[in-house]
Amino acid sequence: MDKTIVTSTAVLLEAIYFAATAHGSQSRKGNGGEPYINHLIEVVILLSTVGKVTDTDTLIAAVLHDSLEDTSVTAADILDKFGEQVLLYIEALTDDKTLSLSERRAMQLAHIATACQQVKLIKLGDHISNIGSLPTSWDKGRLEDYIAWSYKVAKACFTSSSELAYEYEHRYKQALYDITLLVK
Ligand SMILES: [Mn+2]
Repeated sequence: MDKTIVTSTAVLLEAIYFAATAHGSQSRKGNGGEPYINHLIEVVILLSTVGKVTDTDTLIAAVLHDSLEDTSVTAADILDKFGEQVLLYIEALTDDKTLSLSERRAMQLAHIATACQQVKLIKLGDHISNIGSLPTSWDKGRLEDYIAWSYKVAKACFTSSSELAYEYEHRYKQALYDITLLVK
């Protein structure tokens, strides 16, 4: 096998192991509370198989996209292990947790409009994964609110990949249908 493929696979596995350790016992709010690492692996699979992304730094940043926001991992850790480019992508995908939810959502929308294509690819993969695994504990109103905001963010990323955009639209329609079946 091509040595480059072996090397990029090894570093990607290293990133997955790093993220799995950092996220520890965190679980998802949807999909039966599956381990959080499944979300990160799903985003990488979406980027790779649907989006045909082959750039290693983009795929590594996809694995680590929630690590600054949701774990004790620092920017210095990422810089040291995975380099500056990966860190820059992750920083562009990290919310300021000192802000309120509505402020964070507004900031995400503002930032994504001017983000680079790689950041848009990861953000779109993130939203495809999230809209396909909505929290079962949320009521209809909260779900409708999230889905409407998610669509705005995803739409701003559609130019990065028509294949991922199509996959998002598919899951978005499914999510809208699913909530019509909810009583409250
Ligand atoms: Mn995420």
